[in-house]
Amino acid sequence: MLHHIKKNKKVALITGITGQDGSFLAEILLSKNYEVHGLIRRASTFNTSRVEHLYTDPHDTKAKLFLHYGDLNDTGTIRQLIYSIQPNEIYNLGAQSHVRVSFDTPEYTADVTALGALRILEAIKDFQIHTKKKIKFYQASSSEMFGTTPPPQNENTVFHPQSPYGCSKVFAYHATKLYREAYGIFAVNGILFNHESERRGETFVTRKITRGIARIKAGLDRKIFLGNLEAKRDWGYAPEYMEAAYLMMQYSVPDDYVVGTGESHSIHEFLEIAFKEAGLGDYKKYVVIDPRYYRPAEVHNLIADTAKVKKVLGWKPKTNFIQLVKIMVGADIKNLKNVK
Ligand code: NAP
Ligand code: G4F
Repeated sequence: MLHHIKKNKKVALITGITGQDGSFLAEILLSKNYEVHGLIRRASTFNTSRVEHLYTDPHDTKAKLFLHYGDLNDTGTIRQLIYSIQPNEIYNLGAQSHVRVSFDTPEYTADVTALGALRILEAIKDFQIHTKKKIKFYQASSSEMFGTTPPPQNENTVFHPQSPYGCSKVFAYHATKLYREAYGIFAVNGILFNHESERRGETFVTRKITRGIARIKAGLDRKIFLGNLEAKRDWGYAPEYMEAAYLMMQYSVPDDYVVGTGESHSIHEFLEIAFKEAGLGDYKKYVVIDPRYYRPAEVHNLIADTAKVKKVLGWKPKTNFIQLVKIMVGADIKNLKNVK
């Protein structure tokens, strides 16, 4: 292994570092002088584009970001990484995170998204017993766990998940709480409502829309094919949500927090604002409903009650819904101009 454990700085391990949230969290931790380690999956194509700007050759003595091959379904690599890196903090952001896809691959989703968290918690438990050193654990819990329980949803709301993904996140949430209560591990659940950005995966609805708009504007596509436009989500700006995750890990006691904006908007509203921002007029001319994007069960409305995170951690969202849509539309139009 190429890295050296530097005792004078905090060390963090991020699973899911190549994802939207992982890349923002890595930026935050590096800016606070952490040594950051990320778990990445081997793929036949490069999958590190979101963290490329942060990466330097690991032989460089000034390197602060280190990437390690592994997988959340591989207990051996998880344990080996934890023992060799000895992180102060682990952020478990890795997951099969697509709700629609979790209906196609339910068992795989549960293995990665539910059991992946358990594998890390077990490794932390053993590590703490054997070394007497402490590791803090952050679990990327989700508003998808609330499912059809009516809004507003907070830390005391009953879970009623509507997908294999939601069920898997409920398991990981309870495992995190259990390891905190049974073994005294500093383990927290950030129950994050939908958060988006210019780095959002291209198949989630917001990015699918903003990317589609850019392609229509550039004359590359004429239509966007979507599913249920009636659903409402509490959408916020992703980098701010990773600040909240960081704050949870620095607080004096481990706890669970809901993070969102407290407002919900339908897919129709997102479309209206996004098409207007791009100067394309009425979205109905461009959007076609394709039932293949419907889900066997749907989550209709999510709205965060954020009283606790505001009061205890002093966190509140800065970017509102309209600003978020504008950021994403602007970024996708600019991306395409740069490519052409
Ligand atoms: P994302 O962009 O889909 O990133 C998921 C990350 O997990 C990627 O780095 C992915 O690697 C990695 N991953 C997938 N399968 C893995 C496996 N078997 N082993 C190791 N790593 C694996 O998701 P995100 O939006 O950043 O979300 C981060 C976390 O927060 C996820 O756990 C998600 O479920 C949860 N969450 C997200 C939201 C949201 O609105 N964004 C809300 C609540 C909770 P590849 O790059 O190789 O695919
Ligand atoms: O953008 P989505 O795929 O996000 P969803 O299902 O809310 O899940 C996201 O947020 C969760 C937090 O609540 C995260 F835990 C999860 O990892 C993920 O980041 O879909 C949003 C809504 C749904 O109601 C869906 O049915 O948009 C609707 N939708 C309509 N047409 C579509 C489409 N969703 C997608 N992905 N693609 C469509 O064509």
